[in-house]
Amino acid sequence: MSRSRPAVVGSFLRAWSCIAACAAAATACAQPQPAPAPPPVRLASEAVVAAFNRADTNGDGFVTREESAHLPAIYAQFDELDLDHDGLLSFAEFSTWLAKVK
Ligand SMILES: [Ca+2]
Ligand SMILES: [Ca+2]
Repeated sequence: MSRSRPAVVGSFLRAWSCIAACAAAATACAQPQPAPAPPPVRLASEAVVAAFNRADTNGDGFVTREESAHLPAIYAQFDELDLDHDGLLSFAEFSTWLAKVK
């Protein structure tokens, strides 16, 4: 029986190393995946609304070219920002622009 003991020990060690390897593999699988890249930082919607309301000085819901005169960045690009070319910047057009420049 002197030979059976090492065989049992060897078998135990093989089993243990298998368990350890399985545990390591399970741990590796349990590792959290790298977080996906965060979405681009965007202005909070309240900030966009506040900026739009500041630009829309008469509060009619649109920014005219004249209203944008005190906002050089908007005034200079008014025709580009006015996507539907109606001469008015809607909130959607304004927020689209802000999302691009942010
Ligand atoms: Ca207005
Ligand atoms: Ca427009």
